[in-house]
Amino acid sequence: MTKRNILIEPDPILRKKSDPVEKVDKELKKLMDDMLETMYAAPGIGLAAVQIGILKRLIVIDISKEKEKKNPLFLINPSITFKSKKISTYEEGCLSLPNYFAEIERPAECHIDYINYDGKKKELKASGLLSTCIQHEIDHLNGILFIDYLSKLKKDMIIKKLVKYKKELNKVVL
Ligand code: K1U
Ligand code: ZN
Repeated sequence: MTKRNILIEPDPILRKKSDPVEKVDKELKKLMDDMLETMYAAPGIGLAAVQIGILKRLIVIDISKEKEKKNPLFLINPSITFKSKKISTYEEGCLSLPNYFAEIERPAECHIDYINYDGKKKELKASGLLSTCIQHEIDHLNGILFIDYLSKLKKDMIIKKLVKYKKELNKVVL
């Protein structure tokens, strides 16, 4: 498994819509394994392929706690089939927006259809953090970041600070 670089906003790739996966083969499984390693190393509880620069509708999630057994979920071509009217609020983070967190409102429950690691069609009913995380990651597949739900003032301020942060990172690397 290989740890990949995570793209940081502002980056035009993060704003693109990802394409459906055509087939689940060895190459795709290697990509999913790399995504999982990248997510665990970050550390994070979710990662969409676009965050490592790959425009495929592919997500990995693991919301298990530090001391619990790992419980990775691989979602290929996920599609939301139900969103509850009930709303929940969660303080979200994003590996492409390092050090920023914001309270975001989303439907409390969602149901999805997806294809799993073995290429099988599946359904999932999610609530709580899993539901929030799935919706956050599916937003990534559509080029949406949680800052898009904030006021223009807050969003612009965060992007301005991230531009500065990325300049500093480049200085360190060079
Ligand atoms: O998509 C991403 O950038 C990953 C993001 C997922 C997410 C977090 C919270 C709400 C919705 C979606 C993260 O994993 S941010 C890091 C994080 O939440 C975390 C990191 C270590 C331990 C526990 C949580
Ligand atoms: Zn994110």
